[in-house]
Amino acid sequence: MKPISLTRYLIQEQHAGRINADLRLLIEVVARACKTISIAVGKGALGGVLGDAGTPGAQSMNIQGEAQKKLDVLSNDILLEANAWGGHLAGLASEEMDHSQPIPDAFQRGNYLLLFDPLDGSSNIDVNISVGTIFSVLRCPDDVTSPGDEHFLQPGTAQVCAGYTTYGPSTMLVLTVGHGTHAFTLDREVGSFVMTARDMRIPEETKEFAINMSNQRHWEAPMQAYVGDLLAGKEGPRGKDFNMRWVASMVADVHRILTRGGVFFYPIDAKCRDKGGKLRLMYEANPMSFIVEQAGGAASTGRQRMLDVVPTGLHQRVPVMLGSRAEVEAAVAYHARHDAAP
Ligand code: FDP
Repeated sequence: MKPISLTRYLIQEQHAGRINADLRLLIEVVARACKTISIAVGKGALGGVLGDAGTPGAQSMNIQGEAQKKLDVLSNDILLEANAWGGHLAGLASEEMDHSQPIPDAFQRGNYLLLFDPLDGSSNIDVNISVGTIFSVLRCPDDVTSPGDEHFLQPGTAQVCAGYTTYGPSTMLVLTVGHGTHAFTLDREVGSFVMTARDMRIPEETKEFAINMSNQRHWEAPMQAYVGDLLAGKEGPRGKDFNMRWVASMVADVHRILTRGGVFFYPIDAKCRDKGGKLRLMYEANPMSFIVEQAGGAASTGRQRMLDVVPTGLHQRVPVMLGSRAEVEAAVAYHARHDAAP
């Protein structure tokens, strides 16, 4: 059968009553913005877009206190501009902005809230390694016309759509509207996303894990014990050898897991304990957890299902464990045993 385009897939979902016209339009607009980002990322040094934002000696910083890259700022601007005037959104929030923004009065307002990490994996931008965009869509509460930060603080279970784009050897969009996880590859000549994987399934078991091992000495005891047992391989209690991969772009690591299985960890450690973790709940953990669960995987903080976390802040950080179900459950069990010990 001829592969279908993203547009056709979305129309089919609308006709099946799984999304409405506004959500379809919203996803189309985000996908179009991601194509523009893909072009900028693809040009690399030729586009003059590599390197840090700001001026030498006056480095531009985001709300998280992290140095911004030119492409972080550009991608954020592309997504903001594309989504402001479509009429399907009530407000937007970005990892790169201090606060959410209601849609300006000059434009029509819709019923959805969009959150995004415009360019995830910033440290890989300048070295030509895959980076990506992550997004999440929530409903704006019924009685709210001009949403503030507090209206975005909904648990991951409230998401109506989540997706990411990975800008790698090919540009891919992976999407869920709560009925499976599907992948689309950008046909650069035609300029449209074409479905290349329907109903992605993450294998339940795996022998591959992703973690930044350089933080090992800072982890909590249950994480030390769990990874210690993975490293012990065939001779250890797990009775099998594990392989390790760490791209350090969450989108690329999650994409590998969706494609061939594996587990991804960014646990809490002594360095990020005060902040609650390294990765952001609203822009990274929740959308990726929705996508992973819809592909049969699991996602947890180590102590709670990720999608059940009730957010307390727009830029809240959390420990993240997601991927092949059996392996996430194994890691969670180490935490449960540790916490239950007298
Ligand atoms: P980055 O800081 O480069 O934007 O979102 C944060 C993130 O990348 C993830 O994409 C990635 O998985 C992780 O941080 C990398 O962390 P380390 O620098 O500790 O490897």
